[in-house]
Amino acid sequence: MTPLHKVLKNRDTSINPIWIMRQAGRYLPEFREIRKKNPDFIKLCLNEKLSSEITLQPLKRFDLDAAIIFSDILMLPYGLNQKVEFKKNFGPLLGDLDLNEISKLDEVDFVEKVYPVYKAINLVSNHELTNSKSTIGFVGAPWTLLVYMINKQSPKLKLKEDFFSDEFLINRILIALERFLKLHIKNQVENGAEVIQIFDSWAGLLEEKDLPNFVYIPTLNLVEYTKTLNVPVICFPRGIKNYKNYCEIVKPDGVCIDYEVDPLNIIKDINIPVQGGMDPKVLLSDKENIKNQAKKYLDIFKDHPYIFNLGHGILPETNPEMMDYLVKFVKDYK
Ligand code: 1CP
Repeated sequence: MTPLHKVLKNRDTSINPIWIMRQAGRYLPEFREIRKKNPDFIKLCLNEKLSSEITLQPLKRFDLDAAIIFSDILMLPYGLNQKVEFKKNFGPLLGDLDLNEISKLDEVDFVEKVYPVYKAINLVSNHELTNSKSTIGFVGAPWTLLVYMINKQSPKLKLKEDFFSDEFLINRILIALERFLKLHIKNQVENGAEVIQIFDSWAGLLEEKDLPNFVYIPTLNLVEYTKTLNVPVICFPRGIKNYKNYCEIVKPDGVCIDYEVDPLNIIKDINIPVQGGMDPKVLLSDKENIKNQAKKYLDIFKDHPYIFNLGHGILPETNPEMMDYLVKFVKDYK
């Protein structure tokens, strides 16, 4: 059994596995090297040789317990024939949505478009560097994908005034998302993903009253589906205020917490395995502070099944040496 499975399935409290969100990314010079030669981000995600190589880069440097496949949550709208591009210093930019296109789309068309993602998972999970480690597949939660598909760019701080105006459009997209997200999860699992993480990066934009319709119910459907595949699922509802309600309703195998929640409240309220929490900015400081902050989380979750991670992705300006220090500290913590 891999360390992540021990925590997620057996609720083992004697180990603290570690992986880091965006561990394969811009803070690594070897990633920037490949990225420079591949300006089209989507094409890079669809090059299974390069995307599997990028996925394995952090595992060559650090003693991490999992590989997360180098891809993006926006591969889903791309697979649904919505245009997706990443503009330098701007972020994702999506094209117009064509509901007719989406309604006509069948599963074969979708799989054909994103097939290299599954091939990359296959390459990574069969690689010797992931022996006794988990290969993590992921998807965006329906709500977060809906945000990008309608907003067509990062919402940053808030949604457009008229975001909810077309109820018919929203419902049709949510129905399509459920269907194709299940397919995307299934294909990742069949190709070697041993854990699935569901990223709901914009859950915090919703008011409490809208959570059931847009977050709880659509995510619960995916969690239940993933469980039928016998693969543990971790949810990351970034920015929500009430993690307790979320866990009781959505019932993931593990919950990833963001850096704005107080871990002392989490340990009181939540009995499922927990992941993450430490502010990524801590890695921009010094070793003493990194040690103290990491120790804070490890101490709080000492008798709780816990996977070490950050409370959001590692920042591009992080020095890889600090990442190395963090991983070693967590591994040596007793
Ligand atoms: O070089 C570059 O400019 C690319 C930067 C980059 C990277 C490294 C993007 C663009 N995506 C990724 C990879 C990625 N995205 C991974 C790979 C695996 C790993 O973690 O190592 C994962 C899991 C994601 C997931 C993702 N993409 C999320 C959820 C997590 C989160 O960060 O909240 C989101 C919201 C996206 C959209 C996206 N893709 C890329 C960017 C810059 C963004 C965020 C845009 C925004 O601010 O709205």
